[in-house]
Amino acid sequence: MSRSNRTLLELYELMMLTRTLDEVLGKHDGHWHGLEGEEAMIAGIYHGLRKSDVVAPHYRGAVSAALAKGADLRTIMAGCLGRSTSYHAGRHRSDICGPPEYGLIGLYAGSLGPPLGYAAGGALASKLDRRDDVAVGVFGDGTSSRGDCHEAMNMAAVLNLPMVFVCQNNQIAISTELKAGVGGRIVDRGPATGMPGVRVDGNDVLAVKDAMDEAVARARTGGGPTLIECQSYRVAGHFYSDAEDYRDPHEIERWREKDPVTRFRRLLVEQGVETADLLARTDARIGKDVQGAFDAALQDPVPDPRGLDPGSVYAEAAP
Ligand SMILES: Cc1ncc(C[n+]2csc(CCOP(=O)(O)OP(=O)(O)O)c2C)c(N)n1
Repeated sequence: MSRSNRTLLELYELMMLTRTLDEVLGKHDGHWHGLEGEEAMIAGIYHGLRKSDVVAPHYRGAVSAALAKGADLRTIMAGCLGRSTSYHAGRHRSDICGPPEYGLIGLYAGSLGPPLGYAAGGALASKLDRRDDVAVGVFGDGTSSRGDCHEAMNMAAVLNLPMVFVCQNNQIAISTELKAGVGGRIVDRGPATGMPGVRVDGNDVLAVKDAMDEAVARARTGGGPTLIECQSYRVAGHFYSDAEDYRDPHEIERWREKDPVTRFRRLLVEQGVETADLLARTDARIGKDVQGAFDAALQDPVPDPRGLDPGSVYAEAAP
């Protein structure tokens, strides 16, 4: 599919924003779950969705889902740092719980899988209301083995819901390799429930974007759900300070050479969409914006615990 230069540059910016945010937060907090190597999947999945579409993102990339739908960087950053100036006033973590007013379904209990069922509920609501909004449910390869994932896919197929399921397959779940945790091919679970299954190179942002656009258009026009499996690799550790003694460092290096951001940057320059100098300026601007949002949010107050739970014994004392 041929794309306008504007779309290509938006995709690049979303990839760079995703990477930069990750690096800034990972440097601050060793327990931040990084996403190096997965930027193409994340940008390709979330770019271009409507604010009114319902999205249950995979936790790795959930921040970018919120930003792609128009949420404010500074406010999201405050949530990632647990500040009271966040969309949730500090009640939930913005890294995994995006603002509902932007159609985001959060990983409120931290349990992987249930949000896929909630997203199917969002798709059902859209269908019953005769809207043409879609729901997008994103999950990792490890999460694909959860019952919630199978149930949501089956229900979406049976009810012909306007929904897109996307597997962000990075081939590992903490330290469990794909072959040790997943039976068969994830993509085949689409046809197994009666929906199309599409497999794409998750390091190619345009392949992901094309598959998403087709599936979203199909869902919006009553064609029902689709499963997309994006194949990539988790170059990042499970979290930044992960000792990673469970995998071969050479494998990580081999995949680092296929870095999706470098690959897309090269393509944009080769095709004359943008010069390397201008892309470097874009990178610098994004770096400044993200660092600025981080520095500012760090100064914000943390929430007063007495005001967080309206049902708590502290409620009366809360301001
Ligand atoms: C139901 C449930 N089981 C276990 C966990 C603990 N956990 C957190 S991240 C993670 C790995 C999930 O793997 P995958 O879905 O492949 O996503 P990835 O981390 O590779 O992006 C696990 C098991 C959880 N949060 N929820």
